[in-house]
Amino acid sequence: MQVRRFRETTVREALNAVHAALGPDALVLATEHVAARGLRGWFGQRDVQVTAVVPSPSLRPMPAPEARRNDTPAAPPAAASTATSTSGVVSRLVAAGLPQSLAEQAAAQLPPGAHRQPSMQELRKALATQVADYCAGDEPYARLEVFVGPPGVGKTTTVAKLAAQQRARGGAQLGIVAADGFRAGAVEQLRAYASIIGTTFRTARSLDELQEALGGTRQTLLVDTAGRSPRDGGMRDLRKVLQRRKSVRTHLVLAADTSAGTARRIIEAFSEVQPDRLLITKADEAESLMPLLDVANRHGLKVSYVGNGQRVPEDLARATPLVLASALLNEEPGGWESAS
Ligand SMILES: Nc1nc2c(ncn2[C@@H]2O[C@H](COP(=O)(O)OP(=O)(O)OP(=O)(O)O)[C@@H](O)[C@H]2O)c(=O)[nH]1
Ligand SMILES: [Mg+2]
Repeated sequence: MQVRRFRETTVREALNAVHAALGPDALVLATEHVAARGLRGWFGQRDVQVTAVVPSPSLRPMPAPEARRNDTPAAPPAAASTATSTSGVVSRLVAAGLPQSLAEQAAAQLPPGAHRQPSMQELRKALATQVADYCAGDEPYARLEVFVGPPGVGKTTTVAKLAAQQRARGGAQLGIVAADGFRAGAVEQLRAYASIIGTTFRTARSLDELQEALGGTRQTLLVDTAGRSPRDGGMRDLRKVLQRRKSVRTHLVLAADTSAGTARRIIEAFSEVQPDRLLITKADEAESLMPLLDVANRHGLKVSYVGNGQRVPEDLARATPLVLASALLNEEPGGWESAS
């Protein structure tokens, strides 16, 4: 699946650009007027922006309600008329990777005048009302924010993003602890970030060192851990240290393209440290967040943040309903809210 935006001066030109780039199967997700780029925009001129998607074969839209077989039970009249007027939007949302039921529920939230041609903002808002249950939303930091997960998912990058965003906001500095101290390269990378951000940095190579690094300060600490197998004993040690502490929040970090089966296995494998949240990285590289969200929901894990690129600090946002809706609609990161 590929979601792209096209800006031209007229609808016809924009649609021509969509079909030239994405081919005849492209489905228009939204059409809206936006300020033109550059000088034309300064003089109040507007362009047409079309957001379009090419459905992958497995995500072909279901037939619209009016085209279904006659034996489908009849819906009550009011619901039926809403379903009919939003059927095009539902098909397009399904083509963008949403399950049919979620697409229908989101479309039902569109304001009456926007049933057929909602703007991207209207779509995002409507979908946000349906994904609130997946989100941890805006919550104060625990004293220890701990990041665990398999190798290479983006734990260290996320810690750097969070500390740097907090610095940019001018809030109380978040200290960094690398409970990852046996790998010199990884520690040096994080030490360099801490030094640029101007925050405290401690490393811990053993249980005792970790106990010491977490004590003696009231500062909120971001604890980065090594990407290891949860079976190698490291997680049990970490649990031992954390269970003696108050105010701990553990984020299991997973890349957005992790399959449902793999995510289930990883969540079970990390159950020793009792993760409180799922933190999704690499949303920019995934076709859909839906499989991972579903599994997290079944395990009672709300999503804390979504990472959508390699840039520190900008490519990370708190998982609010609007951010999750943007990610599910495959919007470019520019359309997302900031993590603050
Ligand atoms: N595209 C993309 N890349 C990311 C994102 N977050 C992290 N990365 C990249 O993923 C790679 C691994 O990131 P790390 O932060 O070192 O991952 P880690 O989980 O700390 O890895 P280990 O400590 O080895 O387990 C780096 O190249 C990051 O730049 C993201 O949201 N999107
Ligand atoms: Mg790391």
